[in-house]
Amino acid sequence: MDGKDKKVIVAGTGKSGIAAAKLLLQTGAKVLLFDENRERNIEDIRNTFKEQNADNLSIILGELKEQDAAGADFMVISPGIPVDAAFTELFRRLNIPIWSEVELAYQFGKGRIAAITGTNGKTTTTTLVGEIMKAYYDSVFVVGNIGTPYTEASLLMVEDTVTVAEISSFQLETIVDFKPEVSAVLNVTPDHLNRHHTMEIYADTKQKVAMNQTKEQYCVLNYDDQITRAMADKIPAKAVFFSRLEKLSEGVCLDGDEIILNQGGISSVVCKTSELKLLGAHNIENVMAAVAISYYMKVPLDVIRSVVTEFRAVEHRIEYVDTIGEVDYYNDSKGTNPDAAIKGIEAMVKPTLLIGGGYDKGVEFDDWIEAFNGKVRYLVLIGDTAGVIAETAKQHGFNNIMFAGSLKEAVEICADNARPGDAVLLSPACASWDMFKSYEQRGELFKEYVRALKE
Ligand code: UMA
Repeated sequence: MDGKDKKVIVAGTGKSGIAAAKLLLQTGAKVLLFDENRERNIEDIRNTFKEQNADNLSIILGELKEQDAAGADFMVISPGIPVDAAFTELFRRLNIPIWSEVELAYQFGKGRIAAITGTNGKTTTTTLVGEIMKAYYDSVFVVGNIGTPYTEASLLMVEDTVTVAEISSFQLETIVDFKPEVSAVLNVTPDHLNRHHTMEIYADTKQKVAMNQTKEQYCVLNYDDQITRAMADKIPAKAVFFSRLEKLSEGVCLDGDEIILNQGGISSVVCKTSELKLLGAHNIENVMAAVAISYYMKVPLDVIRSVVTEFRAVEHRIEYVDTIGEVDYYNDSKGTNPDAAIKGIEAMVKPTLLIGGGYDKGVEFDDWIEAFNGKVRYLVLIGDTAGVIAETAKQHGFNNIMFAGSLKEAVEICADNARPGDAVLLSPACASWDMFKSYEQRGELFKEYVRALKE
């Protein structure tokens, strides 16, 4: 694709919007960057474009008028903007296509792609697949929802490049031609229902990762998850299953404590689960998915084996922070929905003081509270969902609840109430956006407040 003579509207001035606009300017397009937030500073935004041809850039904050959008070739939407946001109506009326930032990256990118989606485990699996690819291929980019916008890498790619992309449902809503060589849907459990409205729409959006694949290409699916298992019959690609619970004749599964790859009648041992440095059953699933994805991206099994057995946990995912006064502190800020946070609780082996609550995505907390399973001594609540969670906890007979006005206060309450031999876990079961910029910021601050307890 050529950007020359194209007029493009880019909506959102976060990481994705800025990266998309830079890519477009570098290819000669005229870009109108738009953000609904009037509080953004135009000069600050402009200053991030120093190396690009800023003559072709205009910026509008607040409201986009019909004459601004008219004549645009397409609009690139940031993932945080719902595709039914009021201003997008203008584009539908003017018949201007709306592209995901991922679609733009794909149109300008080169090489082969492994794309990973799912409710939980995306970041760990994407990071692990990225490490496996880097051990075998020369030009590898790890991009997407993981934090580096896909469009940042597009123009650096060559024919032999392998891109490993973590793709969220938000990014999949508006793909058009995006076609990975290997795709994966790790699992689908309730999340982002305020945005996607129903589980059915949410699952269908996840399934879009495979919609453009051919029957010669592969989609890795979780056999143990009813929703992803059913996708096998609905996608054009060949389904490859992984399962922690069932022995499969094709795909990746467990035999005792061995992870096995069965392919075309040949059974190969990948490694023992005891050789993994990652904790928890959910991580065995992530490793199995990564094995399948990497194998079908044509990486030899011995390379896969050596990387998976060396790989450690990613930041903010059940990350050990410190032990202070014989109390272990864990940062699971990436537990941004009940299902992810259940994995956090399940990984705890000591009595736990749990910090939860945050931005309200309209999900229910019953299963999370049920998963406390006698392990949680106190639940310390912060954020918008504090009240709803407290109500749900009480309905399930859990009454050891305290409220904190800030994350710092929550950490201090835990430190005051913990006994030697306890654990303190930040695993909020909610997104961070009510009090923080991101789950990363929430996790960083948690670690800072924990370390301050030592002073
Ligand atoms: N904005 C509007 N109108 C709206 C909403 C937002 O104009 O209705 C504007 C805001 O004023 C802001 C900009 O859009 O200036 C923000 O765009 P964004 O929310 O898409 O944020 P980015 O910085 O571009 O980050 C996005 C992803 N964010 C979201 O999906 C919410 C990041 O995923 C991703 O790492 C990044 O692109 C690079 O690809 C974060 C995330 O929380 C980690 N993802 C969700 C998750 O993992 O659960 C899906």
